[in-house]
Amino acid sequence: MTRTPSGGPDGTRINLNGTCDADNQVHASLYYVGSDYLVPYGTGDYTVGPGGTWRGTLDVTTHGNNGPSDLDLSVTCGELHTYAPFALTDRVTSSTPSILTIPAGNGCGPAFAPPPPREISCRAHVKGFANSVLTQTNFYADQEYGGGSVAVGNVDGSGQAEIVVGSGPGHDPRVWVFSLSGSLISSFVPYDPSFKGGVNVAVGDLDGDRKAEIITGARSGGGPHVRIFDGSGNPIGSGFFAYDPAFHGGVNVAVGDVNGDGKADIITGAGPGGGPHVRVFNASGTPVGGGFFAYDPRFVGGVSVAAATNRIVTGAGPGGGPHVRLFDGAGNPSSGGFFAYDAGFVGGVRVAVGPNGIVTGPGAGGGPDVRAFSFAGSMTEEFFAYGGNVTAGVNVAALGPGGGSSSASGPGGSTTSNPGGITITNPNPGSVSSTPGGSTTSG
Ligand SMILES: [Ca+2]
Ligand SMILES: [Ca+2]
Ligand SMILES: [Ca+2]
Repeated sequence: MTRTPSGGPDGTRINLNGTCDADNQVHASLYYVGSDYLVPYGTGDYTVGPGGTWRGTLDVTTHGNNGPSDLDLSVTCGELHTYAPFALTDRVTSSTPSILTIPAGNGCGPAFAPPPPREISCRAHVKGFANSVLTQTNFYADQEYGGGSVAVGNVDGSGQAEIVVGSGPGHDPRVWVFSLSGSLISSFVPYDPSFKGGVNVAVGDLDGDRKAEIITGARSGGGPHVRIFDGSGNPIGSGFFAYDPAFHGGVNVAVGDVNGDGKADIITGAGPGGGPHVRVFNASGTPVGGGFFAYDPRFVGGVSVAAATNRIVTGAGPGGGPHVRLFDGAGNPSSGGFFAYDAGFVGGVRVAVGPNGIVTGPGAGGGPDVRAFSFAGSMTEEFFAYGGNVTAGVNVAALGPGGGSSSASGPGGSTTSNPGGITITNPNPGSVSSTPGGSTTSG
């Protein structure tokens, strides 16, 4: 088969010529295969003529999706043939992202055409968006399925911020550090390699040396063990348990100077199975106050957390409405909060805080609908980060202007994630011994 041209922008017409057994019909398609979705960029059916010749055209239609640089061309003539990729030339080539996303877990349905349909798993596809448009930040943290968690901050203190990704459920526990363009800088194993529940990550400068540390929390199935690492993955101390070590719902983490003393704090939220218990720790792991319940203490969906100076933002975990709330560092609510999605959606909501407000990702069961809000709760941005078959939920992070510094008191260095979609069925799952009166009802 021949085809011309071999590349071009949206709208390009590709001319195809080939031969095929006259008993067959020819089907040609141009598509993009991400690990998490498959999008047709042009399809056509062609009748085989005398001598087995056929010809046809395909018009490139990008649907405004400027992500991929190469599109796969396949032609079915009795059997499937694939050809050299078509080079798409009008993709976005620069710009610093302000919102980062990653599928939260493995929740991708079957892909659609071209035949044969295949199951496509949700791998750890990291995307960066600026003003709702996909930027050059568009890479896979790992080629295994499972999604993950994402945070951003300047872990080496120089140049741009780095992207930190925690592995998703099913993967051995791992943290990867990437440049904004997706180049792998380093990786390390924060927990026992046999633990496969996933790793939550947050990034922020705990000691004021202008290099952000990486804070990890075990996801569901692990104890609420919070650990601290430098940007190269060297552990700083042995970490601490944010809740009762026997609680295996995991722990969500965020970093920010929530009490305004100039030093960053670690904020934790209990994972699913626990009550919506938020706690604050200093860099040494010493509790700052007793913490507070962001929602009804009887709610056992867990709580997603994010932080900025003098501010803690929470998102209700699965089982409740997608209720976002705002608190000061002592746990006093600053407003009633708002619902980031339809109040009837029970998949939960994950939150991040950027310089201009709150970023939300839906929990499992929702489409990959990412939104940004002012702190007052007015929606300022909305986009679908992935194809509609990504239903595992989306974890989000936010990056400050310029993509550079992340300081102890500055925004943009904190994030969170929520191990949505996983329900712990422990008879008394929410027992939180570290806080008087903190036990929750059984699930
Ligand atoms: Ca850097
Ligand atoms: Ca530091
Ligand atoms: Ca502080």
